[in-house]
Amino acid sequence: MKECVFDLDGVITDTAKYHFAAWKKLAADQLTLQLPAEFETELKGISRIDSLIRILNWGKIREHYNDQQIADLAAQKNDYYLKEIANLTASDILPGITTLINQLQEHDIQLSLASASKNAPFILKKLGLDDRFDAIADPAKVAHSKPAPDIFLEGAAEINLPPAECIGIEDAVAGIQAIKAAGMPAIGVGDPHELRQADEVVTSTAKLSFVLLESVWRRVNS
Ligand code: G16
Ligand code: MG
Repeated sequence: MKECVFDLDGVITDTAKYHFAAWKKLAADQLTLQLPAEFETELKGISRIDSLIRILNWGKIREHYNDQQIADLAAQKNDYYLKEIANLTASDILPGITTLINQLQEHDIQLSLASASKNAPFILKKLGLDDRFDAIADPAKVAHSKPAPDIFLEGAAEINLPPAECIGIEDAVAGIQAIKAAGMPAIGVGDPHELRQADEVVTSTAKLSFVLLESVWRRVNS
């Protein structure tokens, strides 16, 4: 194992609640839709535009919006989201993540980020983690979003390492599928049944460690 590829939302920090608050406001104010709570989980790891299209389809109003209107709505959601995350600090890093990063770097493991979020560099900076990562895969550069493997393959390619030398960490089903499709062992953070396609699932980021990642990587590659 030479590289660990991290998802952002749900693994490094919990931005899902802020995404959901922004989508809820957009839906209520501009679409006169009341989004049910299930959307918080359903939109995890899903790109901004794909999330909006899911919401419009759910509200059965997709055909009322052209591409330009969809782009404008997505930009409006991002304005709401940026307000929500304005006060993010290092105290918003999920438990165990800073320790894990320290352990991985002590073992010369490269770190990369494979987030669907175009705000990822800004968020890492707010968390004080931007200088800890060797690469941030740019979601604007990849053709297909999760569950396609593209963003995880990009995370490996940016460090010039083959996927077989990497391990991925994700909290979303689509993300686990993306890691596996990239040919990497997958660690899930969350519900073991929901994330059963992962090679190992921990119920909290506090349970992640270099020793666990290394043993899963060896087991999958043996
Ligand atoms: C995150 C969130 C998604 C969000 C996506 C795009 O994914 O889980 O809900 O829609 O990023 O974010 P943005 O609108 O900031 O570009 P990930 O891959 O970090 O879990
Ligand atoms: Mg996530």
